[in-house]
Amino acid sequence: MPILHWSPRSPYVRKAMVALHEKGLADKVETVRTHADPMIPHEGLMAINPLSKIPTLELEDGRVLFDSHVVCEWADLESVEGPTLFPADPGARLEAERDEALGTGLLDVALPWLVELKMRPEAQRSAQMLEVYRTKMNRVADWLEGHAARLTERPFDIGHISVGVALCYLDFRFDAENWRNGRPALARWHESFSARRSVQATTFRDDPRPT
Ligand SMILES: N[C@@H](CCC(=O)N[C@@H](CS)C(=O)NCC(=O)O)C(=O)O
Repeated sequence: MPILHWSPRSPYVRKAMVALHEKGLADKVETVRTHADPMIPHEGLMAINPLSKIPTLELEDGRVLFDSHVVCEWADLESVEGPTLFPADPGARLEAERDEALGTGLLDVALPWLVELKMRPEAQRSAQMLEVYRTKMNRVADWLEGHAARLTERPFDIGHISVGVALCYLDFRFDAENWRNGRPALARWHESFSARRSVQATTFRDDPRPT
């Protein structure tokens, strides 16, 4: 069975897991809890992924796939079940991948924001960077509010997974930022996203860190 290096708190892993559920592959991949800490490179993980990041997928034929985009593309190629995550039509594919980039881009803002807030000693925190992260988060959410109609009307694809999971991550770690405030169309779309079985089966959870 393929092995997915996994964590219940990683949004990039959740994106991959939602894709695996959508494609009917969740029980055909073994998940292994791997602690990928940005402050401590993981020697074992780096032996197969020099970036020391999850999700990383080890296939039975010895190939190793990363990052979340590639794992999701593998899921789409591996199974005809469920929605086509990467549309064959070039225009539809560009739109799906653009939204995928926006979702992971939002995560690329949220994660260093969390590191700055929770892992850096207070005296070393940069008020300027904290403001930059908040500004970008709000600008992405505003952009998405303007595009909520497109998300609602077009067939489900990798863009929906990426954006939907990123907003779930804001709920998990940045609840106080209240991204729904003033963004009713995006909030409505996200409610329907959150009702999907794949999303409900993959909720975030804080588990103990290794000592
Ligand atoms: N672009 C990557 C990002 C993956 C990523 O940053 N994962 C985090 C976990 S949420 C990680 O492994 N961090 C460890 C590190 O940065 O060293 C993807 O889409 O998979």
